[in-house]
Amino acid sequence: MSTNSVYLTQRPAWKALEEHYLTIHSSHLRELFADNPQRGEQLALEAIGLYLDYSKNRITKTTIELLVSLAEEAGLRERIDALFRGEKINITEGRAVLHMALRAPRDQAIMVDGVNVIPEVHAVLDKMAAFADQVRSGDWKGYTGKRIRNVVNIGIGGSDLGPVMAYEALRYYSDHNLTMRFVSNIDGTDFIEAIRDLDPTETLFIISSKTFTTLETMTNARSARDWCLRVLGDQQAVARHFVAVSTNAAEVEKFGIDTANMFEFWDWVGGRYSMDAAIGLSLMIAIGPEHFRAMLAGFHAMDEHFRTAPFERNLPVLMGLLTVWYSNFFGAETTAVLPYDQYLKRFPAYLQQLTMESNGKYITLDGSPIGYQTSPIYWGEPGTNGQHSFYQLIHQGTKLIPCDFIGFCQTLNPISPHHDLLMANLFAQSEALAFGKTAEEVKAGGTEDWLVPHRTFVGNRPSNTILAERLTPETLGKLVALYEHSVFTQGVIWQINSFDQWGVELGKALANRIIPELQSADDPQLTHDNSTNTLIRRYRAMRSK
Ligand code: G6Q
Repeated sequence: MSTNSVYLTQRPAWKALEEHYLTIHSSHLRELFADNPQRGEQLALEAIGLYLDYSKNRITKTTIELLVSLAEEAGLRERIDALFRGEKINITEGRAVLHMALRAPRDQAIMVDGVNVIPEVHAVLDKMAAFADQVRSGDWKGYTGKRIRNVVNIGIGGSDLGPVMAYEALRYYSDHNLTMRFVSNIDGTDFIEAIRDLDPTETLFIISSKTFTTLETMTNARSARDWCLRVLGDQQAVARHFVAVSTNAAEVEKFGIDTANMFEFWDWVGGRYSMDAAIGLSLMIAIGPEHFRAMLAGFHAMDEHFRTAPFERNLPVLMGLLTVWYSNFFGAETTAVLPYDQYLKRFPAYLQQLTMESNGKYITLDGSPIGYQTSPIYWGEPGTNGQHSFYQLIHQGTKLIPCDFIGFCQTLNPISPHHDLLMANLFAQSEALAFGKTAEEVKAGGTEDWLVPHRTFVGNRPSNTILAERLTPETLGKLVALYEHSVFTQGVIWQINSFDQWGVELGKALANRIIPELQSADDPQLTHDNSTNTLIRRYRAMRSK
């Protein structure tokens, strides 16, 4: 049996971690800090402009050593090498996983099936840049000769969440004369509200779909085409108001989009890893090619750090291993991501797909059922908003919720005193979570005895703090790649394929069966379970009332 096929819980490092957990579990962060006054400086890591303070975790140096041993036993080094070599590690779809090629410099060579893909990657980036410049300068005209003032990206899942998250994150850098909208949901409300105040003669639609067959995207795309043609009349207008991002040229052409205005990408780019591919076209139009390239450089810097840094000094590896530590030994079921920056308001939503679609799996790479926990649930909201809603549960609830705090030392919008107040809150929250407030401290403040338990904070609640100088396109790239590679690290430890998503297929197939049952004029023969049949009948009866 090779090291890799040893079942996770049989590994020596796993067993050592189980033993070690018993000692750590009873230690309080207050003691760990008291025992080592330098702990905050020592359990911190600075690399490529990101500072990770992981000292407020329930760990010692031994924990990190054992987790690193676990990574070694799991073959993480070989798996990283296989990933970067372009091996078809997405075995259930027979695909390489090479989003790193999307941000590699021009002079690098990355081979897929014997072909260096970097020239193609840069050819598409150059084509995107030329197009983005045309739209931004007003050279790209709509059918009636007016300049484009509105850009609507139509896509869903991986073809939506990345662009919308990054657009919001980098809004400061965007051309404020352009109105950007993102339509994803098949609920007609999404489309109608997005175009309500737009003029079709000044609107460009980007239909972003790897397959160009996705129900939601194609339905929205057709509604967009109808909306445009109602005003513009002529089919020829489609070519001026629609461009496509896809791997499926035949379907793009069928839709009426000139394939000269199709921006391609490749099957070795997974949907949720595609924001650096042409899927980022809307973002590039908003922020300009130069900022987009700076973001790619940030991603690449993290790729190189992940590929080369020793595990104990490797940001994504450490974060991934800490997630394993809490999920598998402490039984933590969720991770909260708490960016103290309003521009990162969609970052938690983006991470939900990245983490949960990648690692929400109950089958190992070799097809066996898994008897341990895999991906935690990721969730979060920007600080300080969350403090006034769900932080109560993080501080005094019955669940252990590891938190990732993210903050920037410089604000992009310096209106005194906002930024110091924002950051004071970030630092205060991780301090309160870790150290809490003892009953004695509460009593000393004059609280009546009966109220003391209510006002006591047990603390010992773990968190990471990630600090960067400023939210720039480059920093955003580093942050996203940090989580991408953390997810990969977790997947390797859990022995799963982080790059497929079979779990989304069944619901899609069943919906396709139900659609004609809702649309048929006559009462359909329903052969679902009794609940589903009853719901369908009720819907059919009530919708026309
Ligand atoms: C991501 C998934 C999924 C995908 C969407 C959109 O990893 O594969 O979220 O991105 O289903 O697919 P299309 O781009 O093909 O429309």
